[in-house]
Amino acid sequence: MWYPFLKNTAAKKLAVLIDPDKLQGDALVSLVQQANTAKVDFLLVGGSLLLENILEKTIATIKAHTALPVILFPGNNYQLSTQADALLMLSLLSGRNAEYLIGQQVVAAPAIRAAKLETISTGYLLVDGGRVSTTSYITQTMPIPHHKPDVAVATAMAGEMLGMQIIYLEAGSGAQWPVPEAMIRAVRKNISVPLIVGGGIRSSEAAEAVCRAGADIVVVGNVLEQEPERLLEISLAVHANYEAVV
Ligand code: 1GP
Repeated sequence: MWYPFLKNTAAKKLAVLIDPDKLQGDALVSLVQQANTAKVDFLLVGGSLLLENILEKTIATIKAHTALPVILFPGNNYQLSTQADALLMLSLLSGRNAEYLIGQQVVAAPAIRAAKLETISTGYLLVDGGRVSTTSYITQTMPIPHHKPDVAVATAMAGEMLGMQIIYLEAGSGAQWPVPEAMIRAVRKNISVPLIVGGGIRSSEAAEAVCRAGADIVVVGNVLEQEPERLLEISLAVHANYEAVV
């Protein structure tokens, strides 16, 4: 059961997102080894769009080099693997496209059950990160405007009331700017489930800022594809024991 591990918010957690299209071979192995050294808490695997059918191979490679939990972060109902430890059962609450609110989930549910994958019900909120994200394009949904924390709060509240176990504030991979601190702070104040924040976090300063604003779990991906050596400083920033300014 991985959910209790995520639910324990006494200490901040860092997740590294691995997009199988972008990280393969030696670069993948090297990042996984750095994740071990940097004491990352878990790995997320997935992407809005996978051009190559290498999810299984990617997870097998990861598993061969780490004991860290591997949690699927699927962009669609094809991204399933029995090798994973759990799956974020995402529902794109910020959008009004029924396909990504419930459609893909219905199609995937029997396969998820057959795979005996633990599901972690996740209210997924896409926030404007300064450029059109792949998620926004693929799902044909509009992100929550950057300067509208109240919309994010109401959406996150609705997700919690619907029984979602986690809320994920997402600026989109490679976002120009991360989810604003004011929005994170406002959402944190109004929900009691764990809060994941990701998208556009490229430095230890940015990671610290989202933690101080109230994120329980920080996700980094893109920056590590170009500068994997940043992982250690980002991990130190997330795991530093400081008071959140709420
Ligand atoms: C994207 O939140 C993740 O789904 C991570 O974003 O790749 O920009 O770090 P980055």
